[in-house]
Amino acid sequence: MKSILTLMAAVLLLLPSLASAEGAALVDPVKSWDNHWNMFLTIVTTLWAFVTALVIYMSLKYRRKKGQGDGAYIHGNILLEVIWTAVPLIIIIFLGVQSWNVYRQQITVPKDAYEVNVEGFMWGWNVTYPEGLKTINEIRVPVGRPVKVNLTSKDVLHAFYIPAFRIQEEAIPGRTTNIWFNPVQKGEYTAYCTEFCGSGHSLMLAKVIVMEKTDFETWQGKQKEGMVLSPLDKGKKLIADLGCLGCHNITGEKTAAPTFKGISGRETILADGRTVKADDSYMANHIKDPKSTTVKGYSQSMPPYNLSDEEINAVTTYLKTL
Ligand code: HEC
Ligand SMILES: [Cu+2]
Repeated sequence: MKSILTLMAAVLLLLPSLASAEGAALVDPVKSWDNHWNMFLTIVTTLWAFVTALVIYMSLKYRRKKGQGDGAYIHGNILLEVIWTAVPLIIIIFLGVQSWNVYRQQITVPKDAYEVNVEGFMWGWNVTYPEGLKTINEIRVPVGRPVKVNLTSKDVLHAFYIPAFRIQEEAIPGRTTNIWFNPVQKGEYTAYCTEFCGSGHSLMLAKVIVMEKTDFETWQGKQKEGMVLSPLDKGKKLIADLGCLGCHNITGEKTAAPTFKGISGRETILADGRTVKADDSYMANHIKDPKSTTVKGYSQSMPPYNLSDEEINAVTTYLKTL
């Protein structure tokens, strides 16, 4: 009996692995995951329905009726026991092998994948392309070519999740993890952070833009030419992209962070009682090292931003217009 079971298990283990051997055409992982999910759902729903139906049927048919004594004592039934051990065993081995196949597909990055580096930070995503280009909260990729995402984090744990491509992976400071997806259709998708990482967590959205190859190349060309934004526009974009507006506002309302409205040249009273004029160097300093000075009446909740001088200049140029 044991040897028969072992043999059956071996065959079951081998069959699917052979079917999906290396060199097979690239499958769409979205389809594999969906099929896998549907298969699980079908099997467990069928089992559930079968067991539930039996429970109901048996409890009606064999319920104790008036005037009946104890039931007969039945001991064991080898055939039944073998069946109810072997059938679930086969099902579980089958599901295990299928799971392994999908998992293996997801951890094996196709060789010709386009590679982008994505770094999570509080609160957004820095994207670096192999050609040296950079974007924030925007991942552009050509359609029809697998994409490998090398993930890391600048500060705390984040998690990178694109529901449309059924992928999710941890972004860990000091370590690089990776994940891949296959964008088979043009369009705009959304990437989320799915690991609570502080007050701006819900702002951590990135657009995944899948473009026609030629459009993608045109876009890259334009970016390279330096399609240079004026410092003012660049500053405006940085303030939006970096999530400053998750805490600050430009309308003058009173919130948990000082408003940006009229900030430049304002007399700021600090927690230590000093009064400073919010000039360029004060603002620059506060962005790079927010803990160095604290505005009176506010908590030290602002994270530091490691920006280049040029970026700082763009930000202060924009702040001065508010
Ligand atoms: C998590 C919320 C948060 C985010 C995000 C944030 N800040 Fe702040 N910021 C604060 C708080 C709170 C203060 C006041 C306390 C302090 O001085 O640290 C402040 C103070 C400031 C000040 C000094 C204001 C004054 O009136 O003197 C400047 C300038 C500033 N932030 C710029 C920025 C810029 C630029 C960004 C985006 C790159 C940003 N902040 C992102 C919370 C935030
Ligand atoms: Cu996050």
